[in-house]
Amino acid sequence: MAATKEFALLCLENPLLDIQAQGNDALLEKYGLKPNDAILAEEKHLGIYEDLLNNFSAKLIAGGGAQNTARGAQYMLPPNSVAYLGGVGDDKYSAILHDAVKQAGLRVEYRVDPKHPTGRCGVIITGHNRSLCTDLGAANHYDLDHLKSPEVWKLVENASFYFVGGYHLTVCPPAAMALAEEAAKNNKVFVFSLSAPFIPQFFKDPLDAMAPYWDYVVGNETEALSYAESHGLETKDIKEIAKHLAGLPKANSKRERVAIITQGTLPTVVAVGSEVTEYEVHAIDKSLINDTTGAGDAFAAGFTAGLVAGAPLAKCVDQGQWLAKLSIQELGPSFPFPKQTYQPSSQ
Ligand code: 26A
Repeated sequence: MAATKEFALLCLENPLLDIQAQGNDALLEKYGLKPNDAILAEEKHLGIYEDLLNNFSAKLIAGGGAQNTARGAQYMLPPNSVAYLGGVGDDKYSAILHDAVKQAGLRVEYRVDPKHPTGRCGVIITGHNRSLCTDLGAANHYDLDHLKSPEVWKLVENASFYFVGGYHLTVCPPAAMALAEEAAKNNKVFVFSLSAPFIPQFFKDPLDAMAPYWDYVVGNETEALSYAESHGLETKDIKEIAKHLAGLPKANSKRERVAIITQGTLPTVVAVGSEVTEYEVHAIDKSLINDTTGAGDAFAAGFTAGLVAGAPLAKCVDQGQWLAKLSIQELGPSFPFPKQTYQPSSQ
């Protein structure tokens, strides 16, 4: 692996503690949740966290989409490669997050807000589906002042790769935008994830403002379809949508945009300009799947770790698929210890 400089990758989004349990249809119905979705909690959802803890033996697991990606990228890269930014409270939950990221060797610079609790994500597992219901808490108070504070901005200037989770568009688009502009200005690499179908649907304006800055845009098939629908593309063809994303106007013309759409066990679709390639996923025996929470985050992690290490595109995709396959065999968005070493697919 090519030598990488320290903290070459900087990630930004919402640190959350996942409160995860095996649920059932009655629980989903009680809170009006779909089996496979990600939403922001409304008033009527707020009882779910206690419900999960008291009645469903929920486990507390470090989460937050891009924080999972940051941990996963650090899993594959040399020590001190990845730093992560986001907002937490000053409470038991943030202490659990601190422990988890420390174990993963991830450097975090949290904006600590003592007035708000650390964000929580209720994760209800039913079969191979997972329903995510997030109460952002302190994560919602991340701000540009934190990003621009001298110590944090030093990390920004030092990094050569930025990863922003689309979920952050619900929180602080100016911070995401500051990283995007910094990348374009200095020809650094800007990776963006679509995160969830509700982002293209309800956060279309900040999403469209960021689009010119995407060097790599990553999403899954439901996010791609949501993008197509909210942007009036008259197609449900994932390859066409990927091509459209790759072909959107671009701020930094020195890099050609790449759009990557995962589709569960179906091939990963990658568009570069008008050229589309499909990559078969790594085969996995269904009985080995524990839960798929964070599979997309893990894919983005392996992929981005490949970029940071200077790997060719096909290898970045393969690394993403490899890490996603490891993660779905664990409980929640986690990675196995002792650490496994990347094995290229045998196809
Ligand atoms: C703003 N929202 C809704 C969110 C999230 C989120 N991470 C950041 N912002 N909603 C769910 N997640 C995280 O997604 C991971 C699975 O991909 C969960 O914390 C979970 O770990």
